[in-house]
Amino acid sequence: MTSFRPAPAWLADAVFYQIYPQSFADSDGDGIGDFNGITEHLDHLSWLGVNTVWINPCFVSPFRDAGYDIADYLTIAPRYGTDDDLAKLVDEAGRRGIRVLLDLVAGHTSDAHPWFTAAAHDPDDHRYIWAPEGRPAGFVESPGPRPGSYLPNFFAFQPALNFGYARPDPAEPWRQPVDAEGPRANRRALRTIMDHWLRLGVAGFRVDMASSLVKDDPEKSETAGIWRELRHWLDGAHPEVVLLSEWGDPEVAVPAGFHTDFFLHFGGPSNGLALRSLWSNRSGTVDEAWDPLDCFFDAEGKGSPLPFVEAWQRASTALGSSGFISLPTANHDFSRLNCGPRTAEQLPAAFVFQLTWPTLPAVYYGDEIGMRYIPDLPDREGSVLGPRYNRAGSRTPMQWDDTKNAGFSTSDEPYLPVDPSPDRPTVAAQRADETSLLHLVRRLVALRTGTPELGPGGSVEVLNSGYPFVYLRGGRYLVVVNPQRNAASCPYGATHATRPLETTGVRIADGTITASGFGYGVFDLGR
Ligand code: TEU
Repeated sequence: MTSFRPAPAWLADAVFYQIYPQSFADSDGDGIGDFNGITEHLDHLSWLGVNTVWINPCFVSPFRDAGYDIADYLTIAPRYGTDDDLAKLVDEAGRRGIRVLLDLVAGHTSDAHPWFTAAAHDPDDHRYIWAPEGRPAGFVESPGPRPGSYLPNFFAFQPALNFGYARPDPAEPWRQPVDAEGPRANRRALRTIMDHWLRLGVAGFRVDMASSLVKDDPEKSETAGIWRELRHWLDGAHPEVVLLSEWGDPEVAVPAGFHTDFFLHFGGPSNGLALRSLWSNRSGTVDEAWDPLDCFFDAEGKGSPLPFVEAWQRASTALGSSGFISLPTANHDFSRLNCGPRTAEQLPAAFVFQLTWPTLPAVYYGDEIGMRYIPDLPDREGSVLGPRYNRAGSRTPMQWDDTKNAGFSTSDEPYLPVDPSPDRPTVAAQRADETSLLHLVRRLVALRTGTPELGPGGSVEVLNSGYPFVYLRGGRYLVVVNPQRNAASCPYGATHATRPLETTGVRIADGTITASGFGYGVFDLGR
């Protein structure tokens, strides 16, 4: 396999921060967040210490899937501002040492994209996957004069771009080879789109459904071939930028050319259990079919960190130093940290874990103040996928302060309702309180970025894989996490002096580590 240029040096120290632009900060009072709103809050992100922001799709779209249905890849959606506003955001962020990644929706467009309109009129157009007649399983009837049906990628209004099939079949003419004309045009288009935004100064892309490109590709080898080609091009043309995949299987995504992959909530050999065994589910309800394992971040202490540790170990060993695993607190598709059976009291331990584990951490906006997942919201821009899968609850407006709409917007109709509870957390209140979650996250981010042993390259040795979860980073930093309500203890043989760097409720004495309920600690054992 041809090798890639090593990841740019800045990536190993990245602490990602995800901004769902609809909900972050509305500068013009229309109820929807925008670029200038983000720019106005860059000082806050800089204070927090995060250094790489990724923004969900912000391009022209009918917004039936929150912008993941793109109608023009090269034009900013007017609701967010202009090219100049984005350039200003990137520039102002850069001055503060913050890089900006955009979202590349590579596998599908909106059915309102002119490419699709053209395809729906022309039987010789192969940008999309069309069956000339009838409706094979999973296909959607043609909306235009062109007969037959097309293959969607997610919602029916998101037709899959044609990158070909790993196993072409002339008897089923829509199963084209990956080097047919349509797939070649789409590969060129990806390069054009990336190049366009990279010229504006963005530092790379989070790539949506990165594994979805080539169809019927069980080993993902053909899909990987496309990304490898793009990575080689980037290595030469834009060596300082990174690709962060929504693939959910770093062992496959990194050799395919991604610098890092979200160790996410789906995909991979365990159907996402690896991470969900720690803290995530889809809707804030415990769905036995989806989450058959008890979560380690369960206040009643029924779970175990082992499924995560083992899956992480496998992926990490496979990767070596070829790329990174990225661990998000949550995202716009899944429940927030503060959700359902979990309680706010567990959040400090959760952040201690995330920010000291050997990964590239990604903080989902608002998780750093413990914003709640709000159940049962009505659909907004395709957020409700089923009775037990409502993404709106994780997409509510950022809570800045105690003014109208928590400081998100002056509009009477914010994008989604603001958390209605009277004691909702806000940035202003937590900045004023040094004992707050926000201050803890800030100190942990600083500790993390200032301590190479805590980064993705430092070693990890698990000393106790239960409650409390105990591990040693770089042979020097001892981490203790007890996300359950009850106290827990475990034997601890070493006799080093331990200097606490960050701790609540952890005692190390007489050969035992004792952690109070929801206790946590990071200790320096010295050299
Ligand atoms: O999501 C892809 C995706 O498949 C999951 O996040 C999905 O929600 C999960 O697997 C549950 O089955 C991406 C975006 O993150 C999402 O917001 C978009 O709706 C989707 O792609 C389509 O672009």
